[in-house]
Amino acid sequence: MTAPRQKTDPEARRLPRWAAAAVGIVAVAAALAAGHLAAALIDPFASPLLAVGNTAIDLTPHPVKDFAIRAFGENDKAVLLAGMAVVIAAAAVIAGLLSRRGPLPGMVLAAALGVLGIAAVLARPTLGPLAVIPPSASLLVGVAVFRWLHTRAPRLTAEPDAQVRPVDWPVPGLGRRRFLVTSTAAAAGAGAAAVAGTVIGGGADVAASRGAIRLRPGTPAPPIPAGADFVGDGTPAFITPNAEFYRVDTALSVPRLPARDWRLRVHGMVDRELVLTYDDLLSKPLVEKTISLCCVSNEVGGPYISTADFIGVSLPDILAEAGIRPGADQLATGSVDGWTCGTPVEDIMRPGSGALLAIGMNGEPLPIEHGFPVRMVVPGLYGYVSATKWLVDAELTTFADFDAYWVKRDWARRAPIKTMSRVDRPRAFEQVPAGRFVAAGVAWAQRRGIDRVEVRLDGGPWRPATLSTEVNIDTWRMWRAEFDLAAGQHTLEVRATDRTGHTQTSDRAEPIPDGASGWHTIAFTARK
Ligand SMILES: Nc1nc2c(c(=O)[nH]1)N[C@H]1C(S)=C(S)[C@@H](COP(=O)(O)O)O[C@H]1N2
Ligand SMILES: [Mo]
Repeated sequence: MTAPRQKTDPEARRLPRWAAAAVGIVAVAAALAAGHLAAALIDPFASPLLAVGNTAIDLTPHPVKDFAIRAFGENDKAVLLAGMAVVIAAAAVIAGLLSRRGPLPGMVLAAALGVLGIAAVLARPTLGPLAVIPPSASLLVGVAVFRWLHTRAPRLTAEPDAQVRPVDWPVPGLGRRRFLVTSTAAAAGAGAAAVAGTVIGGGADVAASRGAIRLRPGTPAPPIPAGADFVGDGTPAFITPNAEFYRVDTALSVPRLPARDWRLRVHGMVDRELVLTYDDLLSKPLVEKTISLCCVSNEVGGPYISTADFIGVSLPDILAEAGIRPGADQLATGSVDGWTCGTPVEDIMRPGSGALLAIGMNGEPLPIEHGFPVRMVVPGLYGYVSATKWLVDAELTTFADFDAYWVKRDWARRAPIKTMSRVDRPRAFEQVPAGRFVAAGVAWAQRRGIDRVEVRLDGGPWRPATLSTEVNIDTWRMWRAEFDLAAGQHTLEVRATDRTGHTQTSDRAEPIPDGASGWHTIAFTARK
């Protein structure tokens, strides 16, 4: 047996695995927190975490994005953030473990993560040059904290022939307990920086801005008549409460823009450019309209349709004030987070189009997730071609010259809402009592209005359903139908006919490129 050899350079001794992993995790946490805090002072959207996440959303192939929207609904962003946290934590642990002998591999990996953050920020279309500061801060802090914690981590004695065991002394650097204290303090500092960043980043400010606004439309919407829905039979309530209104957007963090900072630039093929403030909108006539909004990515029978009383200013009036030049057939709009939308000018300018720059929803200022301070609403068109939230830019242009966000991703340039109907009761594969049964659901054909809804049981003859009281042609309409059910398995189909006389096609189509079609069909069982 040879005597255990003592390494002469104690710095070269390896870190225990747990300490190496901790160095990596704390350094990366400190880096992200520093970037988040710097972003709060410069531009909240320059936070490296958000920039990487938003770039990931933009790069995600749309079948995956559609799947995420379907599978996780409104939690799709939370799932993405959690996934990113797991990947980043794994990278941090790997950086630590590769650096058990010396800090260089980890410092290189931390720097590489920083460069990724810088690239992500540079790739965001709406961020200015100052936006590279937050990810650069992340890079520097990440590398520095990694190096600093690494020198303070406890070491193992290196004994090639003997069992490796941790020692606290006489190696340089602090002992195990002091390392725990140091790294915990560094992690707490990172947490404090992250919280400070979130607070300074405007969260509190925008809530106060929204809370201070009172909206009283000069022309309120007519009250919703009794009999506008069949809630007792299983339909949704006619007006969707704001908290239940469906939400679809690409924003990883909801844009937080106080009303006083809001500006809308109307430009492009116009006679005079306009720059509107929130107060400018408040000084114009405010109208309230009951409108059903729906998403093109809805499957047949899907949930992405809701109805609200929107309060806003006439969009045609504003475009008329700017003066539309001949040949402009598309209104290209943009949000503060860089999403874009293209709307046919003719749909906006048609007399009685009902198109709004909306600032209120169900009596309140727009909820932040639904576009505060200002969004667009154009009845009759799917949301992706009409309903820009956090609206800040409006350019008159042509369809030949500009493709919007989803058009670049293979969705149709023009997308009027298809006549559609849905069964809400019974649910698929539900068991219901045999005998008298009331089925119910909704139908919609915004701009045209619903004229007729028919149902059929087990492939038999079509029968008319009873329709709810019509509110207006831009909203959904509820239906109900009574059956006498024999025990056993059944299928129920529904189809709607709009006021142009067009009956919903039975041809099944996927949502892409311009909206799903087909009859919603429910299989269910009646029990004795
Ligand atoms: N800024 C922005 N506006 C947007 C979107 C978006 O991703 N970003 N999505 C659009 C789509 S696809 C739809 S269906 C509607 C949904 O509006 P809601 O979330 O208020 O229901 O918003 C539209 N406006
Ligand atoms: Mo949508």
